Amino acid sequence: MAENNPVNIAVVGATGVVGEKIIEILETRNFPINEIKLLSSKRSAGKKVSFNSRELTVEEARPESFDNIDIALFSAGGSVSKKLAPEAVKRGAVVVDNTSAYRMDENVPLVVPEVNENDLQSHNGIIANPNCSTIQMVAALNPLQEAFGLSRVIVSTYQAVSGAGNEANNELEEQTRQYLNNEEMTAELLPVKGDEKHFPIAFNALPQIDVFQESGYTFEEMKMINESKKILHAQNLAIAATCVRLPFFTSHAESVYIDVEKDGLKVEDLWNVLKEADGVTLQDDPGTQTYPTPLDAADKEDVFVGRVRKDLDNDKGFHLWVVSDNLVKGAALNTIQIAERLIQNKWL
Ligand code: NAP
Ligand code: 3JN
Repeated sequence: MAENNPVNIAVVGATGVVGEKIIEILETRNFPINEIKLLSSKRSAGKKVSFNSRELTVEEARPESFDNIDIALFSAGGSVSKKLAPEAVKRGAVVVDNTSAYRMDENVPLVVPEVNENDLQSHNGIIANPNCSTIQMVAALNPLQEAFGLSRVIVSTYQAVSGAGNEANNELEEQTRQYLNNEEMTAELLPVKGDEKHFPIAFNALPQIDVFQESGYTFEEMKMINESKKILHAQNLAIAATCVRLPFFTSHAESVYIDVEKDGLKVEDLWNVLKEADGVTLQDDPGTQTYPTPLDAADKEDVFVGRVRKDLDNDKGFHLWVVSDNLVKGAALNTIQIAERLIQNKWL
């Protein structure tokens, strides 16, 4: 990142899957940090974490934790954000919130920098980071919308277990071990911790991510629908989603069907746009079996797109396969890129 005055930063949820990735990326990107504070619940307070060869002690997050903080990156769940983000703002910090707590609030910009960086200018202290499945989809769709217009999107996701946090990763590991040892699998967490029933995720596919809404869609599906419309500034875009959890640790994959507005397009027209798109890498050559996979995308920054095909029955229909690391671009990296753009543009 270009030279900028270093800032005081707080990471809330620093001991979680997302928080740990935020710390790792802050280190590798040379983010301009003066002081950094790592915050968690009382449970992890006192834990030691290394940062740029220094040993830091995790502290319990409290309202006073945000005194003298310039930017606070929240990933500790919606209820923590609801309680503590206003406290951080009251003390002069700008909050980038990784939860769904404020995403649909009309006074809160919901931002993927490659798509709608300018929305950051209207912030009132809180900026929301979108859901991981939304981020990678809109990164791929925005250039296509700008070039050709979009009228409909139908997406089915294949989501990694790490999206559900540390405990879910442990559950997949344990169930895999149990299954391979011919033991009964114990399922206590997925699909949703607080729900009545739990199903094994190992060697399985669960068509439920987050709780069901009255409409029959899950909350994860509604997040994708509502957040995408807000980020793309496309309230009239028709979007449907089916979100599915699969037994791998990292990267979400999505099969995306789109109807474009322009007539007579060829696959090459979409390739040409995607090749130039910021933050997108095209990996598409059936002749050499070139396409993105979750394992290949893990730990990488970009959103990878492949399998671009024209629908066989609809001249305006196309199919895409979109893959990205759910903890990198889907969460930690996008959060940090938002903070970087705030600093670079002097929009803090
Ligand atoms: P996780 O691995 O379970 O970690 C949760 C973190 O929150 C831990 O650091 C935990 O601290 C902390 N925490 C819990 N209760 C707290 C409290 N009362 N006060 C302060 N800190 C508290 O979960 P995760 O996967 O990292 O996800 C964390 C949150 O990030 C999710 O709830 C979600 O809102 C958001 N998220 C967003 C995306 C996205 O799509 N952009 C993806 C995944 C997650 P302890 O160690 O003390 O328990
Ligand atoms: O399940 C996934 O793959 C992504 C999960 C994201 C998540 C998990 C718990 C709570 C979110 C989110 O970011 O939408 C939330 C939430 O804040 O609602």
